[in-house]
Amino acid sequence: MPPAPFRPLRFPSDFWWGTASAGHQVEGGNLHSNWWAFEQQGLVNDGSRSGRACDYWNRYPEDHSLMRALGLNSLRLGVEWARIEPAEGRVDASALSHYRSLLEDARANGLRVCLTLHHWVLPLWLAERGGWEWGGALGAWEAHVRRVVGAVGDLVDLFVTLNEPMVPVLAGYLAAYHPPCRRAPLAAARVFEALLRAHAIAYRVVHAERPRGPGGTTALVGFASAYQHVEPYHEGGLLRLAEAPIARLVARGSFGAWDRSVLTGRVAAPFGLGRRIPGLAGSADFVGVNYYMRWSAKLALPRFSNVKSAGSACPPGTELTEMGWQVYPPGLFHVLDLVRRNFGKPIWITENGCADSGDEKRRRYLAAHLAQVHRAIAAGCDVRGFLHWTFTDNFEWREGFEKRFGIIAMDPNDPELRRTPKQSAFLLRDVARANALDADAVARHAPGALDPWPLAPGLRIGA
Ligand code: IFM
Repeated sequence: MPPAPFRPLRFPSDFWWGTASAGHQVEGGNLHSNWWAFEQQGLVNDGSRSGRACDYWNRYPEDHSLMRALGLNSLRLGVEWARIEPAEGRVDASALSHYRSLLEDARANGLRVCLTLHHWVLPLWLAERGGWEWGGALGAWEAHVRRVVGAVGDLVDLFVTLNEPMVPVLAGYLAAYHPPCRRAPLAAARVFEALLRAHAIAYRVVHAERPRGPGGTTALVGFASAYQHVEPYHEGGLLRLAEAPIARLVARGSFGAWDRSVLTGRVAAPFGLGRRIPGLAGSADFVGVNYYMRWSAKLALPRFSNVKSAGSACPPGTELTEMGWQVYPPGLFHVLDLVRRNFGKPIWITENGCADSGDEKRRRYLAAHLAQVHRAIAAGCDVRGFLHWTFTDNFEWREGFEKRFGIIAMDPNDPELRRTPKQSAFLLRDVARANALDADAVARHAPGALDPWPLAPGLRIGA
């Protein structure tokens, strides 16, 4: 018997529907950065380089009008420090004014703006001085943030200070997977603390400058973390009991220590011993949730395949994305609930998406995760928006262009870099236009996607 239809899953009015990206992954030509230098050494797994990426730097008008045509009302993007300050103390005013034009164009297309101030990439000059370990890094960062806020702050609704700060710590200084490719626990702890300080500085600077967003609103400031739903591999028994502490440790190392530090204002274990950081406690007007996967903790030797699934075992029957990440939509519900309990602040889903060279898995993934966002809202989470990772297929860091997260197909080898909407773009369009996920959209774009997972209570008709 086919599953019963369900009533539309409606989202709050004024909900943000959009996509997310990062400068280095889409702009192209981020020449003066540490990632650019890393890529020139041939270290990207598929041998590619970011190169001209999606040429978003020049093609933003086309992308923004396509977003508008798809009914999207918001956009998350980042600025690149290496473009703005390509050499120490030398500010490229034309880069700042280019960002201004780009953001004005986004607004002219009816897109609200979430701006990421730092998404892993450093100016090469700063990386060569020791990156976040260098004593001058925080002063340079403060000046950079002030510049960006001064140049474009009035066009921004939400500032993300740092994207996934644990990735540079874990991938850069423990797993040696991202630059500077070190295995140095003490350096990891120093960088963790420096990033907390950087976040607190950016929070203070943005509020001190008090940029008025369009309509006179004050911008909100927060961070975006990569949250996994971490749980023991086994469903019960002694093994589950034995795995529970591993799961707690993984959750603590991958996002919990960061959250705890921001909540308490002190550098949390295992990265610190409680040193107080001025201005850190409570420095989040909202929390950005980047959610992709479940992580299963098992008593086994860790494997490092790629940073986010390092050591994760996969329970039989679990679907994986092309990144090797477990597909587990209810994990998003649990993560949202955890963030609500810990922070009690508005939440934006600043990333969620799926590497899929076809598009069928992405559509099922998208529909099933949206249903969990709806479920979390029904359970009391103040979720204000959903920003899908990502718009165009783009440069996926060490995985190069091979991994495709976009709702818009783009082949980096196409001289024209043509943008072609995938069916997942039409699913997101239909949801954004209706401000709801309804049975029709699911049947058309992602049949059966919701069936395996719980919905908000009382929603499945006939259940
Ligand atoms: O592409 C990345 C993004 O830069 C940060 N969050 C995860 C995405 C997919 O790996």
